[in-house]
Amino acid sequence: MSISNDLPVFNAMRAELKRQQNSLELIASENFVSEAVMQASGSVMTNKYAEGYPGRRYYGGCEHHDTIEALAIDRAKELFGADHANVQPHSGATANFAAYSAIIKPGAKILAMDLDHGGHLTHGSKVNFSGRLFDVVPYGVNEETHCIDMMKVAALAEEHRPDLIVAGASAYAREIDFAAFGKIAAEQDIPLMVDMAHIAGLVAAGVHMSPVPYADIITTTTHKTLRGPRGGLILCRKSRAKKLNSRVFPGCQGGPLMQQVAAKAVAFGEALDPSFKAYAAAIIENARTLANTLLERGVNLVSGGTDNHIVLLDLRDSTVSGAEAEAILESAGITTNKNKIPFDPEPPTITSGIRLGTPALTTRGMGQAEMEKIGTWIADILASPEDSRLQETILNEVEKLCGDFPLYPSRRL
Ligand code: DSN
Repeated sequence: MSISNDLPVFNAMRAELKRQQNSLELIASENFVSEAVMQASGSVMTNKYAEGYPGRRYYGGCEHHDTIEALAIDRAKELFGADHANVQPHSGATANFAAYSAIIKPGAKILAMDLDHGGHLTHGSKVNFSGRLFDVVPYGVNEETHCIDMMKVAALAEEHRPDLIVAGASAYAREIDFAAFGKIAAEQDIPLMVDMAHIAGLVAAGVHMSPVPYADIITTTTHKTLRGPRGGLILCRKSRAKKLNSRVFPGCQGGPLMQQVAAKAVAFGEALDPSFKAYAAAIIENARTLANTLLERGVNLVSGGTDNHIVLLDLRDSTVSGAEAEAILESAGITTNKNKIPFDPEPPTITSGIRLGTPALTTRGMGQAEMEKIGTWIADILASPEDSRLQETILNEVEKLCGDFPLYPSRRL
């Protein structure tokens, strides 16, 4: 039976393909994978249990799974210059759970970036396992510069003597100084964990400082700037490899999703191709152009610009909240997400921020001219949020622009 026999699912999937094709995807954590990655992800690899690791499985018939997982591991190690890679985490959150449990125990103290300043739920938020299991000391950004206050990080580490320092962010537009984190961690003899989920593709391409020389353990998702399938990945030093593997399986997962492991292998292969460096550099150039266009139109940006793929709009002086801005941009075919900004007076359901990111549109082939156009549309919409005719006009322009940069032109689903 084909999926077209299951009409409710088929229709929703077709509608989603059209939505992706006809709108501007500016969510900073999203991207469009290649046909090859999708083929691996929707393959026979989904039919098999492969608990264990290559050569050491708890099920028979795993020889081809061994080949593929070993390829994914070798490619991840080569891509990041790491000693060891575990490619099995189902997600970034699971990767973080396994990484924490390889280094610390419940009740341990962690020093991590505050969610409200751009950190991640799994870095100690009270509503997440990390905030429930660990005693969390948050650090944040400087009120003037909106950059991570490294002096404060050092002082907090000295004062609180955490069992682990966590670096990494979900809504931070500036380069993270992993060398500075590494220095603090080394001087105070505290292990360092880096969650590079947002910037993994930039790190792989060498356009963002790599955490590999400085961190004991590094986690990431594979689907953001790295442009792979949805999933997680952990890198670590050789000395931590055995324990880490046991914390992933059987520690917090059973059978790995081998179709995703296969898709990760394909994506890592793509990221090893020299063309990926040009892609990652273009992501940053596009973000800079988008940021400059918005700044020229008087839109405030957190930290005043960007060094990476993220542009974070500060709407505190605007007539619309983050939630309202997300909705009106969506009605013009521009997909974004509301986001808390540092020192935000609004709750997470409202927010005073909009987070934009350029990885997906860069994959579509859009460049600086398109970023100027899109920045102008966003500024126009935010300047006249009640003007629904303007939103309609821009929606038509967005559809035309998307038509010039076809996405999956031969796909039906
Ligand atoms: N939810 C992701 C993001 O959008 O940044 C982080 O995991």
